[in-house]
Amino acid sequence: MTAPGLAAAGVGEQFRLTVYPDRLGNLIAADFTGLSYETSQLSDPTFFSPENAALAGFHRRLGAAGVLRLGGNTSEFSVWTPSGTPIHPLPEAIGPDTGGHPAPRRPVTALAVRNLRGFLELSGWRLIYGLNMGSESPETVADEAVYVARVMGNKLVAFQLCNEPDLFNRNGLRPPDYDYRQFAVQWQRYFRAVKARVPAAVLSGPDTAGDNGWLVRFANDLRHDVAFLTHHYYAEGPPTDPSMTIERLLSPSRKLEAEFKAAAATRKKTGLPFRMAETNSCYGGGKPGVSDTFASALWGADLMYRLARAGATGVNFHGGGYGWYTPVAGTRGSGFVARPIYYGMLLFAAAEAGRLVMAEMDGKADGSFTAYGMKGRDGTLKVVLLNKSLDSDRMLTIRANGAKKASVMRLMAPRPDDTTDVTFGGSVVGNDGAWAPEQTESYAARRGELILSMPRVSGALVTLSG
Ligand code: BDP
Repeated sequence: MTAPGLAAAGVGEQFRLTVYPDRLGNLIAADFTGLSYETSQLSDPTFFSPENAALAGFHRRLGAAGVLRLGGNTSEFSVWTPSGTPIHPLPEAIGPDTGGHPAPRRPVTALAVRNLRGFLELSGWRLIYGLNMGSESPETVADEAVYVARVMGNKLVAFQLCNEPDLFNRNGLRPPDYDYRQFAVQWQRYFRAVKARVPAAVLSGPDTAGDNGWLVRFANDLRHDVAFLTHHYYAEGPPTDPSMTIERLLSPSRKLEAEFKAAAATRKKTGLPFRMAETNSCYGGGKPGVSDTFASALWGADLMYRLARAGATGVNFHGGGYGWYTPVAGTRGSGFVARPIYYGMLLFAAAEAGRLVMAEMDGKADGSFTAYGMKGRDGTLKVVLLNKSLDSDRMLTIRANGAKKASVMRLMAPRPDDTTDVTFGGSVVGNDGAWAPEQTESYAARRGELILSMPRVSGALVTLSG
């Protein structure tokens, strides 16, 4: 069968992929997938609430287990106001903060925390909750932690005490000379305040923006105080820079390699797990024409598997509101829609990977054609293929331990910069997160080899059978 987008079999650069089902790689945790929202979204207590079943459906579709992380710049401007009443009128759904300035101070009420618990019951996910070390006292932060821990119970994965403290000296939260040393002392003060009131509290950190040096030092100094390490990664930015393009997003990133190196070094030294607690394509709220396009779906799926391969225990894609890079866009009033990047996460969810296995690509792909081998949670052998080239269609010969058949679901859109017409398995995601594949291609092996076409800028989930 010829895949969509290719005129005839045999067109395109040739590649070979060998899958080794017995060469086991990292486990992929059941709650690997995550989303991240601004804490100030809690200022509307109806947003993360049992009334918002549609949004919970979008979350659940990405995994029966998952991690919702509340943080972002606005976590440092959210004010614990337990008995406060919601602000009027309620804010529209809150998008990613664009940074570089103090955010409006917004209340977090006890009602919002209770509703959040109800929302998590619906989605089935658990929570990383960001506290406000930036502009609240240790005592207030501890008060909030007491209430959140009591309401969340086992829904709480961990607290984080702050968001991107390595940028505190730039957004008015600390003086310009604020450095790691001062931060570490303050972090411990907040840590002790929380632990004094919630002895069983689990902490994560440092949730740094970009300074790997802080991550490594934090891991060395405070490893006994956290259950896992967190860091952030934005592939591009700022959005005003004309060199921040789709092409660049889909190219190999040296910055990401540096992140992996730092994470591997800290893990080796401390044995602590590492989670990429906030990520997306372009900081500063994202870039139209890049962050909201189909290219971001391929980028996102690729990042998830690369993080898994690098040993991360999970990843949280930041978003909310109508932010350019948000995976789910919308409001309760107007309804929700899956943005292109959501489809990359959907591919990851549909693969239901339990463990990576070795898959070796030969050819001159230069990182523009990636392949990830995995065993599904039910033991099925699968491969995820991502042809990130903007101009090269590819033909791939797969050899996988005598696999005789393959079924293939495609991740596609008419153009790399398409913002609305993405499909996976021939289907779109409904306005409550429902999705079921309508198109699956079947292939039979010849002499132990499966031949598959991969059009430029497309992805595929290949399920192999004997
Ligand atoms: C991160 C912040 C988040 C922002 C994001 C961005 O934690 O609040 O929304 O950058 O700039 O640094 O898009």
